[in-house]
Amino acid sequence: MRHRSTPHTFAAHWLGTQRVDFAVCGSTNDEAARLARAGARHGTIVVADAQDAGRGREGRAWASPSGAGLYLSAIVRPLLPIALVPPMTLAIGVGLCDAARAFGADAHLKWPNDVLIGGKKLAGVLVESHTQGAKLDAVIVGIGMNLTGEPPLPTATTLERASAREIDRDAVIAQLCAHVEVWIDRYIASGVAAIAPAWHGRMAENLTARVTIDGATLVGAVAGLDHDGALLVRDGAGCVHRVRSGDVEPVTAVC
Ligand code: BT5
Repeated sequence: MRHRSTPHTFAAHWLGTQRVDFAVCGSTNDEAARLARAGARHGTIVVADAQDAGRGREGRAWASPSGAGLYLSAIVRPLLPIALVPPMTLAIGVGLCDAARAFGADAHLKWPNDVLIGGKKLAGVLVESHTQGAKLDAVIVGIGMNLTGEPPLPTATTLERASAREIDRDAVIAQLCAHVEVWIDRYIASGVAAIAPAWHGRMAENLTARVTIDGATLVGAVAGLDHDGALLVRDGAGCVHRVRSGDVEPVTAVC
């Protein structure tokens, strides 16, 4: 484990002001949770060169080859009810998309938490809540982004490919902290209504979603995001459905 202080040129105000580095760990989310329990400050980030148990949502794996990607988890301590944590993913996605765009990548968002370039996955977000009793203690914001080398999966791409320039991981971290911080602050201050238009404006086009509502499944076109962060899906008859987290199976790009 290596600790380091942040350079003065850093544009973020609180995100990344404390940083803990690992050459390799299981999951940076687990290391960040451990540090949060030990009292680490709001804005502390944990970065690993490689993860050997990197994970996505619902037990899925996150490919984390050594030196090829960004594997980062942030400790955020917002004054929010626990129920308002999941939509924070949308705010983080907007910041992540803008950070990728700062490197010239034509990045877009796929609900709820993917950054795509040309239909391929550049980055994903894994938000986990930690509580003390009934109270929210910390939110661990895990971000994985492919940076260089061969994409780890045929469905993945890298920032280097998308931006056609050499990528320095610390420069990505600086951009990412600056952009993500802005959108987390906006979300905490004003809620999802302050994020939804920005998210909608960055949404990837031509996506379909398989949705289960009250036991019935429909496949429809992604029509946008409602003011409260729910996904809007239009079925074959033109009827628009509001979809909450957990109701949507993989939202896939139409080729
Ligand atoms: C995510 O999950 O997209 C959230 C990924 C979060 C990873 C970060 S890395 C730092 C921190 N520490 C962790 O342990 N996790 C976080 P989900 O939406 O469930 O997507 C997972 C799916 O993305 C997999 O089932 C694969 O299909 C695909 N996938 C796996 N690795 C990938 C990669 N490196 N690039 C693109 N796609 C990937």
